[in-house]
Amino acid sequence: MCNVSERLPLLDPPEHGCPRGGRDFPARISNGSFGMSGTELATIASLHLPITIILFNNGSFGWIKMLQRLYYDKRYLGVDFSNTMDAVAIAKAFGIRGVRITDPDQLSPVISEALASNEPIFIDVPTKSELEEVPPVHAWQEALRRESIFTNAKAAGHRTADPGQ
Ligand SMILES: Cc1ncc(C[n+]2csc(CCOP(=O)(O)OP(=O)(O)O)c2C)c(N)n1
Repeated sequence: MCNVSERLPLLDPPEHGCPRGGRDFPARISNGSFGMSGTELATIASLHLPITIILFNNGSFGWIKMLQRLYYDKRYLGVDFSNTMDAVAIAKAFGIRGVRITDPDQLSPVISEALASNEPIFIDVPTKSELEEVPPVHAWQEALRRESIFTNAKAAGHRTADPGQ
């Protein structure tokens, strides 16, 4: 775990004797993080570090979007990215092999092959957004629970104040 922008820059300083993130296990980044520090691929390419990078690409600032959904009445602002970005092409432009996963069954063999190889590999994995898959954040789950109580009460014709407010 680290700050959004730091996932690539903090990867695998071998001299520190840290677990070799990206070599012994894949390094995971998200598209917002990639947008902030994706140019660090240049370092990985120039040092030819054998790092496996998995981009979980939900096309949004998912965390922020969920906050806007729960606490700003679904008024989304500045959280959705264009779906036209080709992250694999970006990796290739830096000289790094890129693979896009189009079928979940591809994921395991592609990761195994990448970890066994001696070169950097960038794997783009399109995913659903948090709005469909809610992470186990207690406050979010509580807010969603309150929201459904409110919706159900309204549907049943009860007059009730929005408990989320
Ligand atoms: C440097 C920095 N800028 C802004 C933020 C605020 N922030 C927290 S989560 C988030 C969205 C992250 O989006 P993404 O990396 O795509 O991950 P997702 O939430 O979609 O899994 C942002 C902008 C931050 N944590 N750090």
